Amino acid sequence: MGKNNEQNKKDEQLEKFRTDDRGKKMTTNHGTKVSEDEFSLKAGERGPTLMEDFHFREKMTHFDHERIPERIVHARGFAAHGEFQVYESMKEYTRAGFLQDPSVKTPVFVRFSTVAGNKGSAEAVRDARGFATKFYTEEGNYDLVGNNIPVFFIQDALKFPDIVHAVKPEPHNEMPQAASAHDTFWDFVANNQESAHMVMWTMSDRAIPRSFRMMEGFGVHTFRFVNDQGEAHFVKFHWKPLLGTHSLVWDEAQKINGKDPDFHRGDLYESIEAGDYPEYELGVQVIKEEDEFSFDFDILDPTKLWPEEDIPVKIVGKMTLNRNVDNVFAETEQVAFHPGNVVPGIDFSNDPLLQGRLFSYTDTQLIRLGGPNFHELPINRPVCPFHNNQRDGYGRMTINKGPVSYHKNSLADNTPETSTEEEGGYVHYQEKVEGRKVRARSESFKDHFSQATLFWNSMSDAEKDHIIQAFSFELGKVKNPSIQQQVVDMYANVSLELAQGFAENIGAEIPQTGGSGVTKSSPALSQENTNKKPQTRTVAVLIAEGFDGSEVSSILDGLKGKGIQPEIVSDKLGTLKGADGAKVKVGHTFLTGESVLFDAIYAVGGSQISEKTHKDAMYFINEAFSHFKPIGATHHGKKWLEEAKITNSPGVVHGDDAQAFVKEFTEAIAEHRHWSRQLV
Ligand code: HDD
Repeated sequence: MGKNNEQNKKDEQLEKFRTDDRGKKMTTNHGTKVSEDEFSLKAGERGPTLMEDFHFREKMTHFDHERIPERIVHARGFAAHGEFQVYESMKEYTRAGFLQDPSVKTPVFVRFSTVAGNKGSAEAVRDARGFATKFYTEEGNYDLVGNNIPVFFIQDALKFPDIVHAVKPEPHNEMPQAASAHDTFWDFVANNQESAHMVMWTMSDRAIPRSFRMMEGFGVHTFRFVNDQGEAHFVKFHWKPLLGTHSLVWDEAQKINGKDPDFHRGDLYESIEAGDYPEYELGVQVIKEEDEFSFDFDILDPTKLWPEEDIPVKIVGKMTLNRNVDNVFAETEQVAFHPGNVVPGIDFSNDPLLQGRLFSYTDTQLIRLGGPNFHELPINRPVCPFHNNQRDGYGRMTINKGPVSYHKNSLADNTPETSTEEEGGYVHYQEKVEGRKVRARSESFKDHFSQATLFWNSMSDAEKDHIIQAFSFELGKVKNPSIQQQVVDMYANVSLELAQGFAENIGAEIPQTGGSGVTKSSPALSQENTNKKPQTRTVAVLIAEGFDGSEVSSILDGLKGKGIQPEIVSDKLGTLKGADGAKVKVGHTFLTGESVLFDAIYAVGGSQISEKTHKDAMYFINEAFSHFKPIGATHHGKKWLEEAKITNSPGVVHGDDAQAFVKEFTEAIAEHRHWSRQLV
């Protein structure tokens, strides 16, 4: 339970399943007290182990079965509990109960993930991120199973195994792990050009988020809202993080993966433990049924977004994540999401990717969680009553009383009984459908490049440069020159500037004509235009014995007052003394606290600096500078700036007045990165 949170209904339910083994007697799973847990039962001290040692057999059997299959995609994930509240009733559009009353707090469970990597892979990899939310509503569980990218690689679910096979490690040598920078992925891209738009996103900064707390979420598909009068609207869902959408830089991300492969989960876990609860606003874009064909893209095509400038995102509520899980396996690993878990008022569209997903998610849980009763696992149970005639299967926990397990019946007065629409029964939206049975792609799904160009046009210069560098990196790792050239030629259709930019870097033939002719841009797509806030940013304070005590402590207090988190870094752990006797406790050494693990650097120094500390501090500062991070300096720290020749660079702050320094440095930190910096 996060600090100051009341127990919600889901938490009360989970409480019944929690157990604390501390202070208890050890027993077998059958309750027999255990007298010895060091030595197996043997025939004589040096003799063979006996089969009748039931404690040994049980302990070992359980251990042998501790692992379950990891998710085929999104294996590496981390989750938290929280709550969702709507700002105002959405009655006009939907009858969904949890979207009606602003005073109602709906418990949620959110699992963030990478897509391609296995369960033990590093987190700051280039990839889409899963953003799956389970709302435990009074009308049943509603799952919004989205990503941090609003479009998808493919248009038809039949191709999902193909894209996943292509991006996963290659089967003949199982390399590379958690990376798309290899031949089969790019071969897929070049030969399945519907991927053009999403690949623009995965090559952009969006694919290396700074934090799960600083990325957007998207439902991707077009869904339907249906109101009490049975009227439907098409809808797309958005999560907007209040801290803004921010990213790492590629060199930094790669280093983080070595220094701290748990970087993203650590960041989420620590923020929640510290009471800095991550917050996301829920937004919806709504299109009237009669406007289905009013756009220059098909709204059923999952490779297309709805530009926010044309169809504004209406902010309708807020989600706060306020509690870490008690047990990662029981909750995060066993949670089972399904885009088909809907409540009355939320319905599907004919997006062929969504339609296929509706099959896949239950199917995968059957192999992953071992049978049809995974809905009984504590994390998956709805908080409202659930009754039907489904029975038996592996791991059944519910004890259904009575002889009746069929519908209709007279022995139980025909119960459990169905509900009318008015009583809350789910009635599918009665869309009129007719057509021939065909395996085909609609003509309206065939424009693969326009929105890829829209995305490119919307980027700032720095973002464009990062995209060119990402293509250059990924294709630089591709061994087959034909694949490299195919990708260059494909992206010439998106933007000649882009294709020429990376073709040159990878030694491919440089295209001379191209472009999709799209000149429009969508400023909402650029992270330059996101919220910029200093709160929760970490600052490495590089400090040594003999620092100026009173001023440093007033600056650190000033930064903390802005919600910034200074952490002391020095040559060894312990306590450091200032010139005036002030003391600070060291949190990290230069060995454990790399610059890549912090948002900003505050260089202080001191009167006693060894050659080694000097060298380490200079490395720290130069590396942070090359990652465009804010750098502040006072006292001796200013000499380090001079030595690095960065004193007058953008985002570098120094001064003698503590208050003015705090103000300026806070602004520099809020900016996140200083792209206008010239690197030498
Ligand atoms: Fe999926 C997991 C998101 C297309 C089949 N998917 C999974 C998770 C997320 C998404 C966030 C992890 C859930 C968790 O944390 O447990 N998937 C998406 C999005 C898609 C998408 C946003 C496109 C818009 N997925 C997609 C297709 C298929 C699947 C087209 C198959 C037809 N996805 C699965 C799966 C997974 C899964 C194999 C693996 C583990 C699981 O379901 O529970 O069934």
